[in-house]
Amino acid sequence: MSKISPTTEYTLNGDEVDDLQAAVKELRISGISPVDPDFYLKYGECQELLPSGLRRFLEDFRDDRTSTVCQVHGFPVDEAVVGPTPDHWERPDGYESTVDSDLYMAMCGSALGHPFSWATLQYGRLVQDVFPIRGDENRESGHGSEAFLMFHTDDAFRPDSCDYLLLFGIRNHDVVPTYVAAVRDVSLSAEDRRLLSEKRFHIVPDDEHIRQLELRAPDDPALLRAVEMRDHPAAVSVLFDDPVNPHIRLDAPYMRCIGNDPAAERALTALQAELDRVRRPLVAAQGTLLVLDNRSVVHARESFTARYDGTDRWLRKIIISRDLRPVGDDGTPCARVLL
Ligand SMILES: O=C(O)CCC(=O)C(=O)O
Repeated sequence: MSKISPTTEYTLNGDEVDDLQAAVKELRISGISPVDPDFYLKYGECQELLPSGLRRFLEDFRDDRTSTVCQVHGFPVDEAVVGPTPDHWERPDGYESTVDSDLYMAMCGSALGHPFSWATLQYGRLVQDVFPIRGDENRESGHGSEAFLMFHTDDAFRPDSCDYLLLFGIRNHDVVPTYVAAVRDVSLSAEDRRLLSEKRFHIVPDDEHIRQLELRAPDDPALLRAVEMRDHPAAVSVLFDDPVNPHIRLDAPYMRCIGNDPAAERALTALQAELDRVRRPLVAAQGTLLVLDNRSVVHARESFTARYDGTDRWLRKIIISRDLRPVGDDGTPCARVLL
């Protein structure tokens, strides 16, 4: 039986929490929120404010090509400040209530690369909400609840999908787990590996990338691009890069084999069974940051029943690219909201 990749963990001590709170206070003075791309123009190097031990832990995670997942525990969340879990990501009261943990996430994310967002999701905000939304219970998205959110890598339909995603627990009283499964842990036949490494698959945008703008800005160029990717998806492989230790792209509910390809179907089913076998639960508990390598692990979320009484599970999310390109040769800062 193969070994399951470990999760590395870091727990903040009292001095580190004090240092982080001082850093947050300093960054807050500007009045620019890390949900706003302008924050990164001014504070693109905000990781320098992290306590040295935490910064080193995150950089070691980034530099170790065998890493898959890590957790950082102990950033305080004040229930009275964050208030009840909102009803919707549009949040008419703004983002002030979560600014402290958003700044913490921006600092941690910047130690790994460049935070960015998609123009199609939550108005392109750089830190986004994950919580159940009434009416979305059976959707395959971060706003569903009754539906098991199946294994996926984030934005698998995009060639420029993120390298890391960070999930921070504002509250998770019901201890709803996120499951992770590392591609390096699966055991597959050579034939299945070969089939999965060939461009025999289509992955289309998940519904959220289309319906949010369809409802709010039907002429937005980002929507037109997502629709084009839905209607004319590129052929992709599921496994890619190094043939021995491949990376993975997968989005179970939004992918299919091209044409009638029973061999590829069988290989995909075998992969999914293996991912189920090696999966492990992680809990984004209040104050815990989960960091997932989006090329090495797939993730899923357990189903649960939402109450819509302000106490439901609430995570904040940020995605990171290791190498967003500057816009111009003159070093103009890179665009943070991608079409
Ligand atoms: O809620 C979770 O634990 C996972 C959320 C998720 O899969 C996502 O935002 O891509």
